[in-house]
Amino acid sequence: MASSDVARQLQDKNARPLSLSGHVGFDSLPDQLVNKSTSQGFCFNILCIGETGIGKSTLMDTLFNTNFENFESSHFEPKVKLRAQTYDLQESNVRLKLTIVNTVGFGDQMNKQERQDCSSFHSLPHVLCGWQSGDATVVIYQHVVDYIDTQFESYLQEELKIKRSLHNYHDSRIHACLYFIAPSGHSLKSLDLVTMKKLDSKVNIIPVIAKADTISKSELHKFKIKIMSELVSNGVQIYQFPTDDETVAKINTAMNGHLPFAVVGSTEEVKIGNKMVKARQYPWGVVQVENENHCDFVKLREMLICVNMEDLREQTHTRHYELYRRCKLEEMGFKDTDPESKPLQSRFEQLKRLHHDEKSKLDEKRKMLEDEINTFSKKKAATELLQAQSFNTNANIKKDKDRKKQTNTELCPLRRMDSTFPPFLLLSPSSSPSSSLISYAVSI
Ligand SMILES: Nc1nc2c(ncn2[C@@H]2O[C@H](COP(=O)(O)OP(=O)(O)OP(=O)(O)O)[C@@H](O)[C@H]2O)c(=O)[nH]1
Ligand SMILES: [Mg+2]
Repeated sequence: MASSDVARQLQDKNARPLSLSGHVGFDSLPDQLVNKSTSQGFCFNILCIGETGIGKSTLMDTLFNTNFENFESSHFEPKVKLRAQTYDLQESNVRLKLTIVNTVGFGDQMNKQERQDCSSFHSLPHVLCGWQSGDATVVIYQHVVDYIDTQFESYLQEELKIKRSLHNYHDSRIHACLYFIAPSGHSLKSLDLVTMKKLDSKVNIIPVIAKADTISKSELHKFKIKIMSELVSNGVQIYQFPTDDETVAKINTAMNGHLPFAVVGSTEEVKIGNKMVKARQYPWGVVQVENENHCDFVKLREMLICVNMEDLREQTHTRHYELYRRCKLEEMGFKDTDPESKPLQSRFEQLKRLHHDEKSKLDEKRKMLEDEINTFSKKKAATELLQAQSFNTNANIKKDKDRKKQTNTELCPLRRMDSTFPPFLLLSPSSSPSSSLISYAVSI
């Protein structure tokens, strides 16, 4: 709780200040808090945005003094991917779950025509228009925006659960976004401006000029001024080191004036005097990473890790996540403008009623369908019965006919000879067969 809040509480008319006559022990609360946090461990998530090969992995290795797994990206990725890797680190007795998210293939998908179209714009609204009307693959920043939103969504889903376990939930929300600017010495690219603009309400952006050893000191100075003026004129809000806490106000104010930090990364060690230091060695000399006259690496490490890590975590939760949560809940129909109206309860009741009505309608439809099916089955059975009956009748008629035919044949076997015998031989039942045969022979 901030000291101003404590003062307000004390001024409250219900709170009566009393002085203690002896030691009680609640002065150990801060220690209890520290012990609890230490035993739980911390998590910190960094997003590195920058084009392929700009020095993202080298800077991360240099910052945390270790060798993370690094995968070299190709310049021919069909779309931007985000690759997250989590590591468990420990320093003294403090455990840190660090997640580094890298953009793979960032800025490699643009075709030249679109790049020219974008660079011809001079103000961000125009740049945004140009980009939004382009091919969907050009909207490179969207993958990054989606990634950040997905992490917020996962946290929100956990928060909305009835049985939630936020204490051991792996929080993957991005706490700091290191935006790597190419050391062109010229100006920001449209892609940089558009991406930072799209992200500034979602994440704490810390811009850095990468590979600052490849640009001269005077050019670097002018480049920094140019970048800051472009960010301001386009309304891009980068993270400001907080100045409200008086213990860090002075250093943070000074460091805000050094943004964007010009950094050099290297894990190579070079002997300077009788000390081994991290540096980059060139034929004409050595660039020392931790020498403040050579680059701003130490400033970045101080600000990001030693002084403001907790503020970055807090800002992520209280500002960026809060905004996401508010928009999401409003989208779902929740409102809390009128404290009397119990909005959640009434919304729940309304949804319950809707669900009930919908269910009744569906039940009615189901019943109608069942009735139709029953009627159809009955009709079908009746038709089948009729068909069976008529088939039997026909069969009986045929049988009768056959039977009659057979009877006739049995009674008059010579009838079969009708066609072979001449007509005059047709005999009456009274004629004798022998006399007929005789008559036949005579006629031949
Ligand atoms: N001059 C100079 N070169 C650097 C610096 N940092 C890194 N490099 C070199 O740049 C090359 C690429 O560095 P990486 O750190 O792999 O770059 P990356 O952005 O992680 O690359 P991908 O992950 O493949 O996109 C390597 O040869 C590094 O040695 C720097 O500060 N200055
Ligand atoms: Mg890399």
